[in-house]
Amino acid sequence: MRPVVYLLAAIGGDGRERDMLLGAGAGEGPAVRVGDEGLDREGLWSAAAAVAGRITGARAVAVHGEASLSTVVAVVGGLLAGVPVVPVPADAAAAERRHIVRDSGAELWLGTPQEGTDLPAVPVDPAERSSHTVPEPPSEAAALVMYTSGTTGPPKGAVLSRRAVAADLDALADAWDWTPDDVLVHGLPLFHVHGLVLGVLGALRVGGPLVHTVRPSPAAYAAAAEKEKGRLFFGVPTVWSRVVRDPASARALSGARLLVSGSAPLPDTVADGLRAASGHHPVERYGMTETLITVAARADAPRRTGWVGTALAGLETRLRGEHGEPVPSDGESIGELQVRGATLFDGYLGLAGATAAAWTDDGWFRTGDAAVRDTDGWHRIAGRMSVDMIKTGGYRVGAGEVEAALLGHPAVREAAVVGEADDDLGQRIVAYLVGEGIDPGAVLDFATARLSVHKRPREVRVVDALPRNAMGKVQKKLLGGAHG
Ligand code: MCA
Ligand code: AMP
Repeated sequence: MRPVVYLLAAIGGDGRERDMLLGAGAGEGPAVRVGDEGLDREGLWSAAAAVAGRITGARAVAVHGEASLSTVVAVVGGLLAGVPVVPVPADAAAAERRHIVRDSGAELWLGTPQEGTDLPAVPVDPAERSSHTVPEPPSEAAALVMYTSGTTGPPKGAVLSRRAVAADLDALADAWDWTPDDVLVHGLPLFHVHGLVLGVLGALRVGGPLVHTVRPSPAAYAAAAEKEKGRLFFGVPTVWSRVVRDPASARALSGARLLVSGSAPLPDTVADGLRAASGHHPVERYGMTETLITVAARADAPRRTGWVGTALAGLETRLRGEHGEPVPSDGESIGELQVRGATLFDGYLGLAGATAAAWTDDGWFRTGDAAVRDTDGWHRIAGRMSVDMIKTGGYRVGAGEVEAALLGHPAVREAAVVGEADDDLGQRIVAYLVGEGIDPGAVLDFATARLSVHKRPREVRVVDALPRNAMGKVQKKLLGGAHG
């Protein structure tokens, strides 16, 4: 394996640093392709330098997170300039966008202007060329502020340092033998950790090419396997489940080196189906926006269906019970997974209380995931500790945020949002509503104006009352098919 030496922390400055960002593959075909648009490393560098020249000194910049080459150029420009980048979901509703922009303190908008923000827009043109340079930012500086849902309240901004990003990418490169020879293929959103940090910055740091398919469809993955000689493929379980249902596309992936699944539980049936159809048993990895990827199956380890792997280099994990008591790593006992190490975020922007609550008194991050660990240090994720955290198609959605949007409708008196089991999405968002004369279609339209597409309920069920316990607390587990 070739050593991974290209330091994201060293972006910017003189030519040597530029080589560290651009990697050894400089000049050898496109570094990054998104759909039909591509740039080689020299082009990416100088287009991003033009962006850096316009934003240097800004407190933070918001980037419209559409799946385009401009988004990649904008993000790299922010990193070059040492300005924290705030990716804004491409499918966000105007109110959500406004919250992210205000909360993050972003001073400029990079990419196509959108409703819900009046920030000065900075043009981003992949065809532009500049040799602008800035001094290398310290490794403790923020690289990204990623907005993510909690069980209640509006999304919070997780501040990720350059050091955390670099540490995570190096640990993953080590686990997966990821080298500049690996053509990475995926079509995941460019406003979350999976698609942006692993899927874009990972390829840039390792020095290998990226082919982004815009949408993660089985046919697009198959085409990239055949035409682009894709070797490393990323997907959420919904993507792999769709690949299994498309045998011709699955077969086209047989020449790949490694398929990786993450962001949500991979059903055994999908792992088995993928092996039968493509010859590949995917490796799984587990993480969170706040911690980046902390646990992964190594490329050279025997596959274990249902297990997500071992702690990455630089990370430690432990299991704790409800009252903080140790839970044995016996392969059976379930406890809350807690992690510590180099890849963790710095905290939620401007939310000292929420940040403090996320850590134990002795310095471990509480993931909120229930897990099992065995004597070899392998982990199995048993589910979320809270029914209010939903994973749909790999997107994390806090029930409270959706409930708050629904409760804004005048006809809705009570709302309970749950994730119900779904073959395609893992969980499907369903809203139970109580009120007078509720028109489900009108309520959905109302929610549509306030929530990003993937947070909208797929279904609304109007009920006379919500099940409550003696204390008056809604019993979500009693709502049809809810689990978590
Ligand atoms: C979607 N649609 C909807 C709704 N949701 N319409 C009405 N109500 C809704 N609630 C629309 C879509 O816009 C789309 O329309 C059409 O319905 C099909 O949607 P869907 O079935 O969702 O398919 P999809 O749009 O193809 O989405 C499936 C997907 C997507 C591609 C798997 O869920 C996805 O990209 N997931 C990745 C999420 C992710 O990256 N998570 C990582 C978080 P139209 O066709 O017109 O557009 S980071 C993380 O978790 C950590 C760190 C980690 O471990 O990775
Ligand atoms: P997000 O912050 O959007 O990245 O979501 C993080 C959550 O995704 C974790 O807390 C887990 O609940 C879930 N998750 C990520 N990877 C996996 C995995 N491989 N298996 C099961 N759940 C996962």
